[in-house]
Amino acid sequence: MKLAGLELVRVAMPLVAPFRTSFGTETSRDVLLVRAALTGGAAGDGVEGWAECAAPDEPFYSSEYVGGAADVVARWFVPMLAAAGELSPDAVAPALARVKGHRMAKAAVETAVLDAWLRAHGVPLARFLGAVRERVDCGVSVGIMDSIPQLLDAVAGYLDEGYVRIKLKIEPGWDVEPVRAVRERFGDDVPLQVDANTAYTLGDAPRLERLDAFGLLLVEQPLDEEDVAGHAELARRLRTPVCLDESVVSARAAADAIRTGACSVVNVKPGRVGGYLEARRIHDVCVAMGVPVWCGGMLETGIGRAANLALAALPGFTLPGDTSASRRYYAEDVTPEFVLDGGTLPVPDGPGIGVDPLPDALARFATSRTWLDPTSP
Ligand code: NPQ
Ligand code: MG
Repeated sequence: MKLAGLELVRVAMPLVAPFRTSFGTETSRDVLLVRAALTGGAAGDGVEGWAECAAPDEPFYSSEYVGGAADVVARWFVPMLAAAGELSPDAVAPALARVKGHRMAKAAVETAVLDAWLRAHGVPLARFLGAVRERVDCGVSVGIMDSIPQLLDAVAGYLDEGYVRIKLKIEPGWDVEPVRAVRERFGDDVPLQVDANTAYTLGDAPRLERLDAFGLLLVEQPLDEEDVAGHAELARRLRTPVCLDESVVSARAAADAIRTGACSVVNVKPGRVGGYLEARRIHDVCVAMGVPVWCGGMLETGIGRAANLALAALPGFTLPGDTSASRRYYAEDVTPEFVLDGGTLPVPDGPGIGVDPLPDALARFATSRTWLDPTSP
């Protein structure tokens, strides 16, 4: 099969409530969706696939942002894929390898091609990846709040909805107190973890050591993304397991971080690592090295959420992910809504990612649609 073209669809998605992390507050999400059209396969012409780019509006989580992702896809990836000729899902990453970084943009293009290819072959993404579950346990990520009572109300609501694990966003000044308050109100049995999004330094180790009293599942990315050695030092000082998110940009980075003791748990986000094929390699590395792995989240719409649920159904994903229901973030989704049931979401079982954007919702949320034709640069 060959690339007939890519469409970039930008959708403006208001969040149900502001989401505050150590790097900023989001009130809406400008999401890039990618539609890949392939021709020349056994299934005939007109096979298409969808993917969601994880890149946020602003380059504050990592260097990538939605405008940069759209630009690198249009300016570089489309001509490179056209030049590559015959396309299969595993040919996409090698075709784009000359471009450094831009993993979220690469992941979106690879996933759109993968979805089209799987649809042409009638294979669900979950089966292709090696999933072993039909439903996955879901956790929820709870933003930094203005007050402890406000946080406790939010956590109470999520526990009522059935989420099986709570993750609190932390930063210096919002760490020990909120964790203590959640433990006091909801007890020691609630699976609880924290995520600092790189907000601390090794000098904060005494403060982070105080979290050891609360029986947390893990502390996620306390230090700078490039400070893998610092995480190894910190991990030696903490009883709470250290989990890496931002630092793990590839299977090699995951293996190095585990081998050097920088983490004992891994958060996998397909966008951050360049796609679902690399995400599966990270899963395999973690299983081989005996390290638990879980699926992170980037405030996905139903398109990204569907594919993440397929990944989270692999056997090594032994901790609940940030694979929350549509309603955690959006009053209305661009796909049929994902609804939490018994703390779980269903793994889509249709071909490819198993969901399509609803044309009507797409029409209302879209702010731009750009067709990229590989034959006319
Ligand atoms: C994390 N996600 O695990 C990320 C961080 C994050 C669910 O906690 C816009 C787009 C805003 C992506 C804020 C969760 C974001 C974002 C935070 C991702 O570190
Ligand atoms: Mg994180």
